[in-house]
Amino acid sequence: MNSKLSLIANKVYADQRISREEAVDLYASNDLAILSKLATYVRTKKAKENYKKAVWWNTNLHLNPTNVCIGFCNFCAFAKRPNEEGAYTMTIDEATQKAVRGYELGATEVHIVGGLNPKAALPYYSELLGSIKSKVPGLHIKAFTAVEIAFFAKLTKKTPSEVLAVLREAGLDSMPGGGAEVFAKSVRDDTCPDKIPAEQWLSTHYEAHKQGLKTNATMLAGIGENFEDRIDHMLLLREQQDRSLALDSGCFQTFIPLSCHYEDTDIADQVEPITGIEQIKNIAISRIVLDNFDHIKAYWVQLGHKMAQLALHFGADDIDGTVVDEKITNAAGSGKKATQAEILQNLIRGAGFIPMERDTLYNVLDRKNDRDLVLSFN
Ligand code: V47
Repeated sequence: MNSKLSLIANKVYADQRISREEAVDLYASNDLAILSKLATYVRTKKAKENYKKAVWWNTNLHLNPTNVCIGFCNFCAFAKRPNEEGAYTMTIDEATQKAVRGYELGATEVHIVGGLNPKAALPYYSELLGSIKSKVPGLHIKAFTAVEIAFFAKLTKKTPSEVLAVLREAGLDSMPGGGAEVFAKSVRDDTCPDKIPAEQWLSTHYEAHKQGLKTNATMLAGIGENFEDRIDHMLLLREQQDRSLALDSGCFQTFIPLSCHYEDTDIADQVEPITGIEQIKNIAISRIVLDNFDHIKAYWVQLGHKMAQLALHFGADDIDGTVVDEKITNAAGSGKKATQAEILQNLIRGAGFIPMERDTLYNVLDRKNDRDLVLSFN
């Protein structure tokens, strides 16, 4: 191990935070063995007693009620212009039926996000959430990126906080981590100029946390960012999480390092595709830097089953879920439809860990007796 790495290792083992420069040094190193050791140290330290070897998964479906989007992101293959071929907006009944069907098949969570569509904004989603909750009150609704919340706020002339309050009243239970992409202004300007800037993304999550919601955070790697941009992204999240944890209400639960897929995107010819080594580094380095996040997710939809398995030895303790009906990464060529619960569990066991089914808030689910029996954990 070189001397820089051994200084970093000493800090991690002494439970000290590493600096920006040290985190960048971790990216520059190809010593994957030390990354695995350090990330696994942090992962194990953060896991609750009796759950040190647990890997979390859930039974979930994705629901994208509309792909119509007035924003432009050069990495997105999912969005369509209002009159473009393939543009769709589900009726409330159609979207509700998909959620109900998912619940009947065992889902405990529906992950709802969509394009920025003026015709499917706050009134539409308030009705949809109410409709889903009236039919399947037990289905957890994890919905809306901060970008969508800001869009609804602009259209209705409400504050993001007021929009969140309306949606919570309608049935919103938590928020996913999308829309973060890479916080650096230069990267946002090049790739997703219509998206809210970093400060607004972070402040919207802070508002959600103030209202008691748990949320996630993502970073989309492979869109032309450099190592410093990735570390700065993580450091902004770490600072925000410090502020949010001080509230003692809501906070970030999970960080999800995403990897760009390029098929049918405008970015395809402009960047070097992200490599497997970088995917593993994103998992490990985020686990080390984000010492105030409880969970790191290896999103199998983007990593593939085998890389997700490997990521469990680099600090990830969550593999997402069955993910029925994923459309965003599939539009960009992932070719990864749903994975059966049994296969997910075998992947986790095959990597040497213990599969633990969770609900969205990381309560342990035991299906032996009852589909929804929650063993107290949180
Ligand atoms: O924000 C868009 C990304 C995100 C592409 O919170 C792409 O539990 C790859 O946020 N290639 C949405 N990625 C997905 C997301 C998510 C997924 C799973 C779990 C959770 C969670 C959140 O997908 C977008 C964007 O960053 N994305 N286009 C693409 N071509």
